[in-house]
Amino acid sequence: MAGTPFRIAFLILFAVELYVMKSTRTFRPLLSQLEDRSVPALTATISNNVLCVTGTPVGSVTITAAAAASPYTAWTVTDSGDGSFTVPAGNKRDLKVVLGSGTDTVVYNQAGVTSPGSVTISTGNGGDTITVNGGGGAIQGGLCILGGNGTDTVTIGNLTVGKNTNPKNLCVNLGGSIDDTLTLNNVTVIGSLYTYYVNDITTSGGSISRSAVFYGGAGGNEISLSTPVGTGSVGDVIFLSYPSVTQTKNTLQVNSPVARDVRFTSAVANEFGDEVTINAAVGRDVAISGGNKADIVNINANVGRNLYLYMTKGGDDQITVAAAATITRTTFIYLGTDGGDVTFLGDTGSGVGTQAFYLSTYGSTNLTFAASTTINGRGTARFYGGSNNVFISGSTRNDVLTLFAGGATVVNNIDVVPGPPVANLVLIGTWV
Ligand SMILES: [Ca+2]
Ligand SMILES: [Ca+2]
Repeated sequence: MAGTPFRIAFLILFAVELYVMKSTRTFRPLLSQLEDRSVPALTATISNNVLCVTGTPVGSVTITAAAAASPYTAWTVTDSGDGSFTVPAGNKRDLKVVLGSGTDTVVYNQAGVTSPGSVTISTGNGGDTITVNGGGGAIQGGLCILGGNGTDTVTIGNLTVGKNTNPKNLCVNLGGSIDDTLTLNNVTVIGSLYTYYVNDITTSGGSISRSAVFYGGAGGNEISLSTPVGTGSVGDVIFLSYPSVTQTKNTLQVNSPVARDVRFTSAVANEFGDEVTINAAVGRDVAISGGNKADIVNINANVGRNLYLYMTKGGDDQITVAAAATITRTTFIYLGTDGGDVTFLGDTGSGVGTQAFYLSTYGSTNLTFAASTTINGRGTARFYGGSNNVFISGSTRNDVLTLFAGGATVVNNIDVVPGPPVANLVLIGTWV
């Protein structure tokens, strides 16, 4: 945040004074707390069948579920540093753990048990480590994990969240710090996955029956998704960048099928470009809204309807559609004044007379079609500025391909190998 030297000096003075005042005021209560060691660091209460564990643990916290008459679960909770901590007897439907700003370690063992209720683990500020071992069990009422400031590490394995007759969500919000991490191994979510401010996310195995929604953190985000998302025609992968500046790259890699859409929206301003890679089939659309730096998009698998790439905010963007990819309907690519490289090696279009490929660019752009390229319908590329190069080597086009060179100062080069298939190639403007 900007500020004058005078304002900064004043703020520092104010902060020091506040600290001295605070230290003086809290000195006595702190002493009396230290003298009284009989008060347990953690407390557990049951209210409305919700087991609440709160406080500041002395050591690490271990929670283990055991079967009980539905809709209850018998949870035991221990604090490794405080043998006197106990959980009262009583019916427990839901579990809530709320810890403070210390560096907390929580191990939650579902131990193969099915819990009809919900589990919430909130570890507050501090660099916290939370491990959830499902053991093949289920938390049917939903699982929510909350971390605050500090670098938090969350690992969840071999667990089912929700149930078929009542889908519930897995929510993870890890607050501040640029390196919060979430790892999901064989986690089945019958419902949706929501993450907030989790910077690094890796999933493998399991499934998500509805959507996976990622709200990015300010420190940039690296997401690798190797878990199928959606059922039938329902279920999207949605990434929304941190709304203002992101300080490192946003990376989304989709390695497992997605039932409906993949939608990626970059930040208002980035320090680095984004990178989106689609390695598995997407049922309907892929829509990517790039940032102001050079973004990289790699489409390596089939897209069931349209590919929309809105990359108009700047940066020398690098877009590749691999030979193995089919865009069933239309490929739309919009580049800004920094242009980019578009290498389209796959198939696009649904037949003669349809718009199969559309490119619009305002900066120097290289467009490449190779022998594997099929434009099944009309193709249009409009170059409004910069120096442009078009390379065509034996690509297939059912309809006409129109290359439009606009602007007064542009230099446009076209290179067609082998031999110009001019029958369905229309050049508008000046090409050399
Ligand atoms: Ca904490
Ligand atoms: Ca955090």
